[in-house]
Amino acid sequence: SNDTNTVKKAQQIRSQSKSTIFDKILAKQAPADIIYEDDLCMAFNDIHPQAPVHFLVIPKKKIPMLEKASKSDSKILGKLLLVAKELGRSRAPNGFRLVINNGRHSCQSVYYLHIHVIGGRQLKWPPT
Ligand code: IU
Repeated sequence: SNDTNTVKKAQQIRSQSKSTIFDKILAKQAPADIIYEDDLCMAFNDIHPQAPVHFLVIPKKKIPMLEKASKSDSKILGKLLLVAKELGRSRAPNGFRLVINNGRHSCQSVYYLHIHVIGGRQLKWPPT
């Protein structure tokens, strides 16, 4: 119905404008160990590393989660992968893993799209 659409739209706008810790890190209003930054993205070390190498790559354009990305985000999504692999290759030359958590079942905790890059030790598979 029209009402349902209006409510959905309002929720969408609210969730997209909700400030997360990563908005604050981008704005340099929260501390982070930033390891890379350019016009489109930023990378910083995870505060609770799960391996010797564990950093996050985020777009400067806010996307709350992967499922909210659209065709117009293709360029930034490609860019995130390229930055993740460049930093991953130099910091974890024996291999690394990329993870994107999307939604509750994946344990996404920060609703600002980010790629985890994890390495520096032998990882297990499956990740469970
Ligand atoms: P998740 O995919 O949303 O679960 O990952 C969020 C990550 O952000 C998680 O690994 C946290 O340790 C990490 N993090 C951070 O690096 N800096 C912070 O200030 C906060 C969380 I809060």
